[in-house]
Amino acid sequence: MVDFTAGPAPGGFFSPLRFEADVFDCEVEGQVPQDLNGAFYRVGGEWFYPPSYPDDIPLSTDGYISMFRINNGVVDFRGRWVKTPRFLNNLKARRQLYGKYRNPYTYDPSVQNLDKPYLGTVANTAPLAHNGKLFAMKEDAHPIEIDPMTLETIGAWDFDGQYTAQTFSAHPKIDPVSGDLVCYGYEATGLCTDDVWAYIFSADGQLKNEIRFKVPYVSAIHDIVITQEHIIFPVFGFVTGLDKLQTAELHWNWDPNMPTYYGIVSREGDGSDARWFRGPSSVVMHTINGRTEGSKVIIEVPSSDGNFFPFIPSVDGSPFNPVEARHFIRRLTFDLASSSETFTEEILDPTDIVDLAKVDHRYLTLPYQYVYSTMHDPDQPFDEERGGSGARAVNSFCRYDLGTGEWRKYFVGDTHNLQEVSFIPRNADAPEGDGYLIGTASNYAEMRTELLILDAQEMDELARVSLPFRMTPQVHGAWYDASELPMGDTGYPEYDVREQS
Ligand code: V55
Ligand code: FE
Repeated sequence: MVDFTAGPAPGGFFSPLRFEADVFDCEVEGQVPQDLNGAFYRVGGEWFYPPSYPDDIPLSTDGYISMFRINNGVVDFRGRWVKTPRFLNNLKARRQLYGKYRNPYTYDPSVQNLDKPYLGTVANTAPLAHNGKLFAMKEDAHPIEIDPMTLETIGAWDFDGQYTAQTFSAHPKIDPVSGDLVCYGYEATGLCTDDVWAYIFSADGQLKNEIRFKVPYVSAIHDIVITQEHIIFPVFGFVTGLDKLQTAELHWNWDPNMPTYYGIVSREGDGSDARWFRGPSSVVMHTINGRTEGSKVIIEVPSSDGNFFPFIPSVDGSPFNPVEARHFIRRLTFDLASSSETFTEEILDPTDIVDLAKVDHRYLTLPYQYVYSTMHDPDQPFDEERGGSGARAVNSFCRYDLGTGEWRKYFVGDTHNLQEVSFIPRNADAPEGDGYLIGTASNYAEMRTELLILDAQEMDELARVSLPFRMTPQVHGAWYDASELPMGDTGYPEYDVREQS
């Protein structure tokens, strides 16, 4: 028997769906651009079975991958659970066998595997296409390969044995110049270990370099920055330890007294050149872009001064602080020629955004002009009755011009809440910023999920695709062109049905 009433699964828009879905030929308002041929893949999660601990957190939910397959101006939708060992073990047992967020000490003894914590992964964070393969990722395990068309799970991928860390972050980077994949795992040799192992693979999947180093303290290295020469690893006050896990706590606590460190390694080195720079407490969950210019490494990040996950408790019991949780676009400059461990940090604009900021991917590691994000625009109305996600609803997509400081915004509606935006270049040769923005919205008034496609320069809506239901929340999404993955057609197969004679 399945009973969600004990929590923490929220009711309303995000109450668990529990089904897999196919919607052939979706409802569309407006015109889907005819030149789009690809798929918008989304990875997120929800609990298929209620969690064993009612205070478990959304980062523990079972992974779900979905796609909006777009071609010839029409859209087909498909959604599937990511069939991790954990998901399948639960189905077999018809109950929740696992426990708290990334804490195997809280799992049922039959599935505990303390020395293989990655077997408890949920693959609920982000999609990635590399070398013709699609993956769903979670930072505590290897990526899970997914069939790009059927979305059925193929299984864990270790790059033909070339990837030996136990973990793989959900934010690897693809260098648009070389096509190389820069990826890494933290806690690389087991639960709470201080090892970070990074790998560089060529576009066709051959290992080019391996980098190993240790962190000043074990923290969530959720995302990195790459430049043409360096990789930058943020370490900040999400703290862990086996003692915490053994007393059935979550994998992370927020410690406002820990400094932020940035580790910088050469992409060509072995990790022994790691330089650590140190600054005040902050949370650097996601990054935007960066460059190496002479001896300087310059990065932009959407960081906050304090914890922005209200569900991650602080070590000292201090309450969640929404002011410190605001994200600003900041530029950090590190000077490798200086022996100092300090760096400079500048807030580029006082407007706060959601920390999910993107660039035109072709400009990763290179000088660039535009940052795309989602935000709460306080100048827009909010429907208290039907809005559903609080007065700070994420109501706008935005584009920030790093050169001029100009903002452009698109307001989605007073009953909606937006998820992460992605940029799609109009074609391979289009100038930076010429293309489309794509992302989903939760329509609280009609309880359905919508996909929005905008012109990325005018920031006006070209098409709105409506699902006839509310879809599992997304963590990250990515657009892949049909040339990058064998995605075929999601049209229904031929059916062989007996007719009346
Ligand atoms: C994040 C998300 C995760 C996770 C750790 O967005 C960090 C940040 C959805 O899972 O496990
Ligand atoms: Fe992320």
